[in-house]
Amino acid sequence: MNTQFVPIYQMLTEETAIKYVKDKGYLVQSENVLCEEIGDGNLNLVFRIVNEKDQSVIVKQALPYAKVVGESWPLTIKRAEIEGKALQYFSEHTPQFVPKLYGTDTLLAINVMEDLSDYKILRTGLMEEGNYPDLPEHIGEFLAHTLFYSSDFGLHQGKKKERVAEFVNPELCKITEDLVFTDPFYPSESNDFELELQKDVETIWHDPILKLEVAKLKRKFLTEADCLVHGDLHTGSIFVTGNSTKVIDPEFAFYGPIGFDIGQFFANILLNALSVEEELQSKRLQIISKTWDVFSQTFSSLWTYSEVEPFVEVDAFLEDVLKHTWRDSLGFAGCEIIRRTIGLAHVADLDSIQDQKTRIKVKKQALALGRRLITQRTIIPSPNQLSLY
Ligand code: SR1
Ligand code: MG
Repeated sequence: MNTQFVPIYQMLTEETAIKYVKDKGYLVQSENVLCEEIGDGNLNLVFRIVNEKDQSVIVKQALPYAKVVGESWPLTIKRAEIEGKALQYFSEHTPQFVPKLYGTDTLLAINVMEDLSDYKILRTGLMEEGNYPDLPEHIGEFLAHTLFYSSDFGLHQGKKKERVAEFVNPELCKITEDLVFTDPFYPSESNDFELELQKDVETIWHDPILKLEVAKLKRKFLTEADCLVHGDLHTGSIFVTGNSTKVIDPEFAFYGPIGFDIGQFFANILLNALSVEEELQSKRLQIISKTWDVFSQTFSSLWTYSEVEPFVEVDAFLEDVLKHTWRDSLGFAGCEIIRRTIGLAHVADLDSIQDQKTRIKVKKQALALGRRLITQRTIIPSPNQLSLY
């Protein structure tokens, strides 16, 4: 009988990750290799494998459930394929801002990538009061190029529709729909907050003005297929050194609203700003204004050369697109700030504040800021008018 080897999904261990890398030839010299599981995110296994020549790779495997909750929360492993494709797309436009992708294995839900061990997670860097002068330039450029060239302004209609289909990502979008746009605004079991915030949280749950605006933003997230967005661009999805920036982890990528990534990035910078000393706060706000300036200037120059949309020549069209992008990004930022404060997935910037009174005070400020960004997004015309309190 002809027995054929049928590979099936298996969760990697440090031993099998080494075998995988050796079998596939990702590390040339691999007699003596060391492997460590270094994943500290909510969803995946991440192995770092290094050989005797100090060459190394990262093997990232999607688990069939959300690691943060456990096997009771099943989750598609197709997200690894989405992540691989998104990294591939980003590297076509901004190779300098993403890790090199060496290979994707859809069956085992693995991406093998460049090791960025000499980089630091941006969230950690900011919490250590680090200063990253090139960050706004890098993120602004990354956003302008990846968003523009995946949109109807930079990509032919048929190709764009194909790409929309390629990046349909319902399970990961559902996480965002629930955790960012719904649960924090209702008494949901997934919420997680200190008792001292109960009154503030109930005020949110019973605020019809706020909830109407959140409903409009959620609708945008559900329906506006503007561009290929990263989908989870918080400061834990960005690696930095003094002069280099790499965007990682685009497993939530899908065709969504143009302001979504911008808003998530702003929100996580603002959450950090709330947690640091006053002298640093203005520097954090400058990250936002410079990123917006670079994004809008770069997007505008790409617009000028658009070959696919005749209406780009119409006066004030670009201005209108940028105005709505700015407003939406503030609204999305507000939702992200609120969910990172009272929802399921928190941020270390706030949770690591040791003094309980200070932590509660800062979290209340975060809720107020989130509310203001959502409800006043149309009357904050530019980054200069953006304030923390
Ligand atoms: C169950 S996943 C929780 C969060 O982690 C991811 O990074 C996303 O931000 C998601 O909302
Ligand atoms: Mg992630």
